[in-house]
Amino acid sequence: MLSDHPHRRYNPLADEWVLVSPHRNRRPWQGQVETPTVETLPHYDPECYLCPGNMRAGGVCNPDYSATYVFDNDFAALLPDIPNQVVAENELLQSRSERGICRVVCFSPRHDLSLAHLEPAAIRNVIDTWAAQVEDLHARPYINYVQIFENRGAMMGASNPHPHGQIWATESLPVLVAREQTAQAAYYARHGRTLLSDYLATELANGERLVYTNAHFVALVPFWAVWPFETLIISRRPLPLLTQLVAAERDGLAELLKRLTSGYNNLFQAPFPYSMGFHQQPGDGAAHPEWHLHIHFYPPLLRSATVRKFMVGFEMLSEPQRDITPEQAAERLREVM
Ligand code: H2U
Ligand code: ZN
Repeated sequence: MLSDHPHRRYNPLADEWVLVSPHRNRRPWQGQVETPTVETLPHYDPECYLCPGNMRAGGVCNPDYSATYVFDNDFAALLPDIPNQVVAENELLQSRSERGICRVVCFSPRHDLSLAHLEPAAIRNVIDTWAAQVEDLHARPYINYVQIFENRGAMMGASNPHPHGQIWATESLPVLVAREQTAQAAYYARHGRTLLSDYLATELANGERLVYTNAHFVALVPFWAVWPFETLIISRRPLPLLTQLVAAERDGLAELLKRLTSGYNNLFQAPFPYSMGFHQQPGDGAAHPEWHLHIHFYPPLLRSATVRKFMVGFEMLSEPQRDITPEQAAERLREVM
């Protein structure tokens, strides 16, 4: 069987391959499960730059917010008001100006909570906040893509445990999104259906990579996953943009996000780090029926709360590689959901 021997799997969404080495992982799972001391956080931290009422770098005070709170990043990587320049000195030295907006989204006034701990209604409120941001940012003529993401945990570079995410809105379509766009457009042109609706149908029929499903969304370990416990959340309805989710779908997504992040925390009995983010159609004013809204969760952990996967060596130089198969990862995740 293919899954017993080294093989490569194709990622049709990113148009790339991943090397899978299941034979390195045939031993039963006996890796020790470490239980690191979980730091208990206060509801409010006077030193936190995201807590209500506190002062941020640059001297602005956060309002006494009671649900979500969005502000322009004080150290924004992108700026809206810069001269429009394209410099192509020659074929090999090309650069262009990039306008954009960076924001920080606080999910809750409570310093000690995370998506896993928030009530579904509060997560629904975060989803509504994200959608309102997409609408606001797409309304600007120079914004063509809105990337919503969350870095969770110090291991992923989060600067603060206060529940928050970021939004970077750009003039250009970023490279990974552009790759997904090309793949989805080509698939839609060939089949008249979105790539992810056909993929979802395959996975629902097969079942072995499913992690959690509800009436509106499905979480699964993709066939081509690179990170050990990577998941992909796909909307059952093939819609291109977060703002198009109706109320019931937003509630469904809130419920799934709570389940998934709680399950992740259960996996190694510790707060589970990850980077997650939405992929959706560009805000270029065109219709994008090929786009199918989805969320990627990329957790770095491999076999315990303290052992992470490193993307180094062959992976840096040639292509990504994994040991534990996506099917094994999905089975373990189903057990802790
Ligand atoms: P991360 O935890 O994902 O790094 O997000 C925190 C962001 O908050 C980070 O991008 C910003 C940083 O620039 N920030 C402010 O905007 N104001 C501050 O006072 C501190 C941090
Ligand atoms: Zn805080």
